[in-house]
Amino acid sequence: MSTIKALIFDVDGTLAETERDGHRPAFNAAFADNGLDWHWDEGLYGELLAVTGGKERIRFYAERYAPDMLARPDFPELVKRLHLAKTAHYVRIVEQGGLPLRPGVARLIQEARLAGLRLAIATTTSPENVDALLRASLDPDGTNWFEVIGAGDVVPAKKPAPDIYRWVLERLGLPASDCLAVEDSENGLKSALTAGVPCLITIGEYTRGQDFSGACAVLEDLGNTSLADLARLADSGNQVRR
Ligand code: XBP
Ligand code: MG
Repeated sequence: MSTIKALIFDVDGTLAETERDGHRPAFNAAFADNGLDWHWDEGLYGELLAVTGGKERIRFYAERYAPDMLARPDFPELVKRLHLAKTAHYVRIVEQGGLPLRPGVARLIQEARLAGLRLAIATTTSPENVDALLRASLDPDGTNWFEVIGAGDVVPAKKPAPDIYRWVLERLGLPASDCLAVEDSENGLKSALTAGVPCLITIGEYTRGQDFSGACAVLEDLGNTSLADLARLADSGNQVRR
């Protein structure tokens, strides 16, 4: 029988496909609000996703494509302003109900609750975004179903650094091997594995073709996966590392 005690979910790409039609248009709307002619199309956005975190992603874009802006003394202030506007746009998009959960996610979360498994979140996105998505797409009380929510700037180094998983583990008070992470990206996988947490991948629309070595399983989605399957996979992930 499995020893798994908690599931730790990533958010973007894992709970829902939030990037292309959620974060991306929110960034573009924030650029327009601030009089910038920047536009991140779907292809460019895929490249920019190499860097996690919205503020970090804006800076990465400026380094590559807008060095004049980067050199301005008020650039750090501009990044903050853009990101605040972006978050407001994202929350509005989510509240309009445009970003449904991926197959199997809501069912598995319900099964985990019934089975007494503890639930947590480890994400680079901002807490407001997590709250909006859980309330709009899972349940009006969905945020409270998660005992620990590690999000955004609570740790200075975002994924692929292991810090966010370590932060969550510390608050859960559990060893990494008692948990299973569910992620969609190579950055997320690295973050979980470096913290010692076995990790299952559900491939996302922007993450197909990434290197998922070390994952205890790589699935298209969670549509055909039971809680017992998850527990077995977590145990096999632990065996691989021992
Ligand atoms: C998610 C992200 C996030 C969002 C933007 O990565 O990279 O940065 O794109 O969120 P992961 P913010 O799924 O690996 O956690 O703008 O709120 O930072
Ligand atoms: Mg993700």
